[in-house]
Parts: sequence; C-alpha cells; structure tokens
Amino acid sequence: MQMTFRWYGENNDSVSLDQIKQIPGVDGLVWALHHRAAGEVWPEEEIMEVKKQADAYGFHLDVVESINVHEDIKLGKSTRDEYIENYKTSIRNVAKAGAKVVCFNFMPVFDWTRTDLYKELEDGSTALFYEKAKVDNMDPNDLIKQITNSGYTMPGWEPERLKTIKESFKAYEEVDEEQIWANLEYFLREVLPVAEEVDIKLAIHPDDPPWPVFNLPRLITSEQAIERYLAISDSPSHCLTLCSGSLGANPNNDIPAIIRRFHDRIAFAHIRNVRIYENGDFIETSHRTQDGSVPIDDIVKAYHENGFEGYARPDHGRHLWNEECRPGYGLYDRALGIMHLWGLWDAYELVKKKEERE
Ligand code: DNO
Repeated sequence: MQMTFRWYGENNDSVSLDQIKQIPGVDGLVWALHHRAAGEVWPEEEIMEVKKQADAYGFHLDVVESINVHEDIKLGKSTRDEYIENYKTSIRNVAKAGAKVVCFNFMPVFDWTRTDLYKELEDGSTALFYEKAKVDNMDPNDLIKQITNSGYTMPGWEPERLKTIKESFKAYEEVDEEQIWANLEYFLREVLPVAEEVDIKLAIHPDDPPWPVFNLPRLITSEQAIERYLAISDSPSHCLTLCSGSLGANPNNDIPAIIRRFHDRIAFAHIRNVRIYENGDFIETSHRTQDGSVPIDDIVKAYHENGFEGYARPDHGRHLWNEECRPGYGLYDRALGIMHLWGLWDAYELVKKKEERE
C-alpha cells in the first residue's frame, strides 16, 4: 500500500505541503488542475508547475484525482468527440509528470451529494452528512446554494458545471441508465488505448451516494455494477478507485468481499468510514470501525492479505479542533486516519511475518 494525501494546490488548500510532509508514511500527493473545467485540455506547463512544487518536498504525483468527464460525453451528445480528444491529450500530458493513475467518475450532473457539510457529531466535531428525506424533497438549486456557500469551490460543484444545471437536468430526462452505460463504454473504447500507451491506469470512482439522486441515474453502485464495468475491457488500464465510504453508504455492499474479489483491478483505494442510520441517512465519522458502519479493520486486512501495492488515501475526515478547512479535507482527521490505517497494516504485517517464521 502506498499512502497519498489529497492536496488542492497552492492558494487553494488550507493544508500546506510542509504540514503533509510531517504525516508519517505519505509519499505522494493526489492532485488535479482544479481550475480547469471538465472538457478542457490540461496544459503541460501548468502540470509541470505542480510537479515543481511537489518535487520541492519529495512528493510524487502518481495519482491524479480527477480529470473530470464533460457532461456531453456522459450524455452521448454529438459534441462528445472533441471533449474525448481533449481528455486523451490531458492523459498524455499528466503522464509526462509521472502520473500512473487517473481517477475519474461518470456520475450524471453532480459528483458527490450531501445535505449538510458541517453536521455536529456527539463529540463536538463536524462532518459531511446526508439526509435522505431532505434530498427526496429538495430543489437541487437549494442544495447547490448550500454547498457553494462554504466559501470553497468544491470538486464536482464547480461554477462552470452549475451554470448549465437546468439544461443538464433536462438533457437527462431523455437518457436512461442503459444509454449512460453505452456512453461510458464509448468513452472507454476511446481513452483506454491512450492510457495503455502511456502506462496509466484509469480508475473509475463509484457513485456517491450509491443510489439515484434527484431522479438522476447512478451506475457504479454495487458489486454487480463493478462486475459489469470491469467486463467492458481486459485492458490493464481498466481499473477501479475503490471508495469504501461511497459504496459503504449502502449496507448491502460488502466492501471487504468486493476488495477480495477485485483487488487486482483496484489501482486506488479511498478508505473512510460512514455511520448509517436506520432511515438511510449517513454521516462521515473517524476511520475507526467502531465509530461507523464500515469495517475499516477488515478492509485493510483484505488489502493486506492480497499484497495490495496500489495507492491509498484516507479520503474525507471530520473537522476537528476548530480547524478551518475545505469541508471533508482538513489536516487533523485525515492525518489521524493515516495513522490508523498504517497501524492496522503494520499489525497485520507483524502477524504475517510471525506466521511465516513458525
Ligand atoms: C469528494 C471526492 C469526489 C471524488 C470524485 C472522483 O470529496 O470523493 O470529488 O474525488 O468523485 O472522481
């Protein structure tokens, strides 16, 4: 397991590179050109600028999260080919900075969805929260207002994307789930050969939450969906970002079983916990198994017993000790998360070595 930390870039993150440097066992940054809208080419000079910043601290840039997919590609519009060509150029360009994994998602309109960015937990910390009934009865515009009020541009909630929200919703009225699968397949047939050529793994992120939101279809929601997705191609570049928190919001998803089954296709592991309530609401918690509904200990065990050599990151964290930070992306809880993940990993490693000696 190679540990990484998501960093939003200079002047775009409350966490600095010298802080990240002091978290034990972190070798690389998970990065993106966040100012580039979906569909745009990522210019080489801008990528090399990030590389310079990372190099100064000895961090690698092996993992990109995310090169976003333009809505026209998801909708299968006639304009998609131009955006797909741009995507290929961006893949080639990030490869020049050493990228090995490109995370992306194929979620219609919105990336992740939550109803509250600062819901208080019983210990006084706050975390991202999803209230099912609220989403079922909410106007998407109200949610947009709430999320964009945080003062940060949130990934998946970029102004360019939100500008065309009405048209996007309208366009999806004509497109059903099967068509989106077909559009996804079309996209993959185009970009996978390029990814292979430059030795990059394209790792799809599951839908968050793993069920339809505002009547928009969701594709990557379960073990069966992952099975279908992986069957699209045998390319070594056809991979997964296995997000335990996204899939884990549905208690029917057995994440350790999914890891044991598909570990050789997981290029990037997002590891975080959520607590699911009986009415289907969920809140993000500390990484510890006992604090939520996702068995983080067994998840790390599943990775460890399969000799997982891919990249991992602690994903979201709570907001602790009055930290002012991007929602879900503070320093403290993610650093605690990393220590917890390494603690589990090292303990499993110790047991394995002991067993080998006996
Ligand atoms: C939110 C993230 C998502 C994720 C993308 C992957 O914090 O988990 O924005 O990065 O969906 O493409």
